[in-house]
Amino acid sequence: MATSRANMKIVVVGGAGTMGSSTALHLVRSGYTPSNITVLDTYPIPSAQSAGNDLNKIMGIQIRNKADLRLSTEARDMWKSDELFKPFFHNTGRLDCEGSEKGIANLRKKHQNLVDIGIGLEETNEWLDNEDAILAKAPLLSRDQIKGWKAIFCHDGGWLAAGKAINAVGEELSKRGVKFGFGGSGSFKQPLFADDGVTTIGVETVDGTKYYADKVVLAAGAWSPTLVDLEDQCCSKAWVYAMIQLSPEEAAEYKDSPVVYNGDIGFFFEPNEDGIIKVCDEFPGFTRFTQHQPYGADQPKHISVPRSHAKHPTDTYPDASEKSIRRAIATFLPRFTEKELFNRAMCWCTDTADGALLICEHPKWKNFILATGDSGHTFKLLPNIGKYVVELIEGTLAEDLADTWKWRPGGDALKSRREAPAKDLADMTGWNHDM
Ligand code: FSA
Repeated sequence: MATSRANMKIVVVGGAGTMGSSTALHLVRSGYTPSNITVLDTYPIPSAQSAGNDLNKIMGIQIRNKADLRLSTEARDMWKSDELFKPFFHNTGRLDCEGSEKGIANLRKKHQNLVDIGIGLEETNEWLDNEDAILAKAPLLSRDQIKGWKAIFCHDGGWLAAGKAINAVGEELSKRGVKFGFGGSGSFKQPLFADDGVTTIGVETVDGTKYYADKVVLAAGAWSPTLVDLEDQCCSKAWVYAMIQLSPEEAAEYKDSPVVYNGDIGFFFEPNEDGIIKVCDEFPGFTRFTQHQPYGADQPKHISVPRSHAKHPTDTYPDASEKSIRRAIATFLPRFTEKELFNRAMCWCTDTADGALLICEHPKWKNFILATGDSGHTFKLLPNIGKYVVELIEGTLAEDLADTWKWRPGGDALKSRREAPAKDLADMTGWNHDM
């Protein structure tokens, strides 16, 4: 007899990050017995090395493929109505703007696609054809800096108080009685197999603890390809940010500003309750290639291994990032160019070749489920992504989703959908502040 929801034991590796915590939450919401669910992570929830443990992340509707569209619209509804997630959605709107010829052409295409989908997205995604229209939505942008820009204003967009939202999921999980293992007893070492050598029966962590389970979910974000050989389907890359402090008067002025995103320059967010604005540049990410042997590879291979900011708190970002973040501030927030930057940091995501998630059973290891390949746009799916991992576990995942997220080696995850290949941190100066 198949194991029932009430009896099935599940271990979620990387359970203190975005996809892992969402999976644990949806297991609980689907009627799995909380004490049969074990969340493992190197750091307590919200994991200090999860990309999702951040001041804020962008909310928007994603239309790159049908799966993105379906999941991001469903996520929007949950951010708006689910009691657990509602407090963390700041529905300020999102302004996607471009100034270059190519950028504008792509933006037009994107808007046309939104209209063509035929589900009324044109009502919530306004085309802004000139500076006046853009300034009407974001009056604090400087007219001088946005000459010739066009934009889409997405009324469904805004920002998510990301770390706080994962923390709320964590509180819910512990209230419901989910088990946790952190530190050495939360850090993945290897899967455990039955005598047949292919059926997963649990995991061993680096301190030697063995957790036995019917299913193991690996949702370790940018660390996934370093833990298990994913045959180069995921390439982990760092993106950067820095923060500026506004005075209470300045923060009051910028309150309710939409998220402003420009594909050539970067993006910034409304100040948080402490008057802090996070600013990011936009670029193809930084890799950190080294020889490393993930479980399942028969020898060390050349892969990009994240360097945890939690383990290396004095790391900042490359000198080149300081220039591009300053350029973003000069473009979006020119009155603040003299402000001091702080909390300079890198956060790690993992790109797939086509930018779609990797959510599937491992092709050789039965009951070993992968939930990774965020490709830098998965935080917005915190409320619902775990539901689909549960469907995969139960064998009810829709065919089109399973096909989009399947095991698919052979693409170029290093390039992914980026304009240019990622530079390697070994070639960048200024970020490493090891004593
Ligand atoms: O889903 C979104 O629109 C947010 S993308 C945010 C970002 O920083 C990217 O700009 C970057 O290129 C990388 O993918 C990490 O996420």
